[in-house]
Amino acid sequence: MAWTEWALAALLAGSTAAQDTSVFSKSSNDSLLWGPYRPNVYFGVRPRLPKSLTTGLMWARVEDFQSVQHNVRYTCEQHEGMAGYGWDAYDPRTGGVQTVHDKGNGIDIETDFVKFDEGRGGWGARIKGTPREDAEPGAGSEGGVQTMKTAVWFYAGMEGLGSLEVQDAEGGEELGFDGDVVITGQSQDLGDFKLTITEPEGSSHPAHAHPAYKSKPLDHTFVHSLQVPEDALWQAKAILFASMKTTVDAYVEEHTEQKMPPPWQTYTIQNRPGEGNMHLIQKVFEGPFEFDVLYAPSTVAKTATSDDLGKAIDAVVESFDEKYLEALKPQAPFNDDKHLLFSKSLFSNLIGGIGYFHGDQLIDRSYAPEYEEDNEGFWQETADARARGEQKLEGPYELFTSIPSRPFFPRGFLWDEGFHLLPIVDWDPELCMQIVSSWFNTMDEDGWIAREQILGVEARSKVPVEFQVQYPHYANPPTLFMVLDALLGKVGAKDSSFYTGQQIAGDLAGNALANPDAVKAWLKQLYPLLQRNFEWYRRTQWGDLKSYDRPAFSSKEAFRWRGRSDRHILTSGLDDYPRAQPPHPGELHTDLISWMGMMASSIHHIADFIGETEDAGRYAKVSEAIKRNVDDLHWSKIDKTYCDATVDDYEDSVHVCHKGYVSIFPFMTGLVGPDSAHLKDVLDLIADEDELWSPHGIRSLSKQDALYGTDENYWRSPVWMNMNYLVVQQLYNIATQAGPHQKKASTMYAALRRNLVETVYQSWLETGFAWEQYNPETGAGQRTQHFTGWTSLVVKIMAMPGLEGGKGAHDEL
Ligand code: 6A9
Repeated sequence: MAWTEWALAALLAGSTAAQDTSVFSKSSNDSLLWGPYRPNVYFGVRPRLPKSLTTGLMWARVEDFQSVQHNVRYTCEQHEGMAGYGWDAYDPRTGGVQTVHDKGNGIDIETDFVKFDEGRGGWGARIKGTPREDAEPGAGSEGGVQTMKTAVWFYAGMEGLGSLEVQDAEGGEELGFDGDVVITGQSQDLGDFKLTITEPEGSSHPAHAHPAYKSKPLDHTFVHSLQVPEDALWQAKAILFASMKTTVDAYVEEHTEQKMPPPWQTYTIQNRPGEGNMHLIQKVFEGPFEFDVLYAPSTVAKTATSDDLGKAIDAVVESFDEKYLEALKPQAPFNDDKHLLFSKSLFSNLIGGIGYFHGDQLIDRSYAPEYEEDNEGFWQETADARARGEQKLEGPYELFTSIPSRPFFPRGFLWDEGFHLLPIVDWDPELCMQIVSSWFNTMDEDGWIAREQILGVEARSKVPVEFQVQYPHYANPPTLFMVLDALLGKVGAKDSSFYTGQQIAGDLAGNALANPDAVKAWLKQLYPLLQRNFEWYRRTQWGDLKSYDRPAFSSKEAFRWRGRSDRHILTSGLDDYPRAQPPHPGELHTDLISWMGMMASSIHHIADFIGETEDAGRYAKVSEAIKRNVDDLHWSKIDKTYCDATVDDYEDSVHVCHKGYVSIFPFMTGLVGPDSAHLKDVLDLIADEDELWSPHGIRSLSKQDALYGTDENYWRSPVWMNMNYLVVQQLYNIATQAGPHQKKASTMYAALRRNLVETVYQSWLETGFAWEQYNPETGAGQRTQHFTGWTSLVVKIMAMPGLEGGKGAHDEL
């Protein structure tokens, strides 16, 4: 990638608003234009443009009449009998390879995707089917898996204005046609283009000996062109079934049950090629198969062929492998092939999960007085106000982001994203900057960013209605500032507390090195948005130091999450982590003040870096005040840990201590340095096997807490990788600076790092998936399957330096 070119473009862009993508060079935008940006489906390519061309893939084994309707794969689902799926190698600039191990259908589907000429030459996808050795023989595969019948559907749809048309290349016939299918199209953003679905030689098709064939043998490719409402295009599976039903009904009418043609013939869409905003293409195969989809804009001199595609796939994988060793190579004791493979898979799924989302979202801007949350009992009043339901659709918004999980949460989550970007920034800092920009562009005039981005009908279809509404007074941890801090570390502007690879491993090269001028130009544009966001948190999530009998503090830096219920603080991201009972408007939250400390320090350094000296001084003061108040307001001398605070029946300020992630938050966010008087107690708590330490990582709640493992047990014992990453990284910081606890931190670092990697690795080997959280007793992956979001941080943990110690090191403590 041409950084100099990029920097120049950024500088020339001058004072344009941050939302102006011209801050990124044309070549950079070109190389990111297309991608499998529909991570909620197994394979769906679209451009990073609103209302444009959208494509998708579906398939099913078609050997008996009963199971077909249950076996059509399209959207990623958790319980479809997959023996793992996802990207084995993926780079958003060039492409990669994905395999879907579809045990239920007895077939492995490979979907390779590459861009030609850095995106300017269009793209190609190769779809390959390989019957699995463990496939059950079906009615149509007496000859073994080599005769297994599979139907594959690929579709292309045009969402906005524009056209799509199927040429009758080989003379489309009523009973299907052979040869390539060519779709020509045009739209404002894409210009003229051609999409070819090839019919290469070498794949076999079922023989057709059945009398149901009319005058001519049935061909193997069918094209149904239709006009559907643009908001319904994503419902391709329902559209497919509707199209097949017409064929099936006709067969049923003409034949008795005994004389029906076989399922691989009955289950065909209608063959009606022509004009429409959607074209559904079906192919039926016997045994292994392969075909290509080639997209070519009319601007290319020479249209890429299947041959070019094959070569490009090899080249992409090769350069991915090379770059991986530069950017994210696992370090001792994980410097072996098996951990490299594991690391590549997790990282590819994180980065291959990046999506482009566009559409309106439900927001409640009623600003109901109850939402002020100033009365006791506020949580019941706000529940009532929410039930009155004054939400409206707003937008459209667009968002370029990675996601926590393709099958279950295929959309943007604010605080998850900051964690996702930590490995991504090591791979491609500018891609990371594009994503950060995209998030800040969803911010409203007040400085609020919606916590969960459920954009458009397709995204909303996955979310129960009561979870859809976003509230403009609700926050979520400002983790994007952690990423900005990491970027500053990359350009050497400061020692990032959020560990960035080459800070230590000075020999890293390539894209992982960010160009300081480019980063500076970009930050200058983003800066007003960052300030607005920071002030929004301070203004809306303030904690009350005045109304209750609390010592008079000189600074007002105290914070409380808005939007809590009696059981949850979803806005904190730690959902059911135990808090004060009952809820009280006088609460002060340890995790929030810690995040604010991280945010203040980050914006301080940014202001410094871009030459806003006055601001820098002001932010430094806020940052210091927060650090002081973390100790003054939240350290409990009795419990020797950091605690939330609330107000008791006598209006006295009291601590509410539940040892666990919340009580070590100041440490995790870099506010407890090597010289802190509290560091020893924090480390002791983390290292104690009867409290937070487990053989599989740091527990969310102490084993000694009365609520350990109770109720939903979501954040009340399980091991979460995002929090563990922060612990590992702060242990590393302490271990590499002079101080009284350096040795202990070093030992803990080595042991924790090993425990985490081995836990995620073992579970991945056994199940084929990364999981949302891990069981502290057994190490088993739990809750959401294929959680390739922050669990992928284990990639970064492996890439961190291996300090002395390791197995058994914890015993020395
Ligand atoms: C509920 C049900 C298909 C919960 O990873 C995303 C978030 C985290 O930000 C948060 O910290 N997860 C964690 O406690 C998952 C949240 C899913 C909410 C959607 C709707 C969907 O049904």
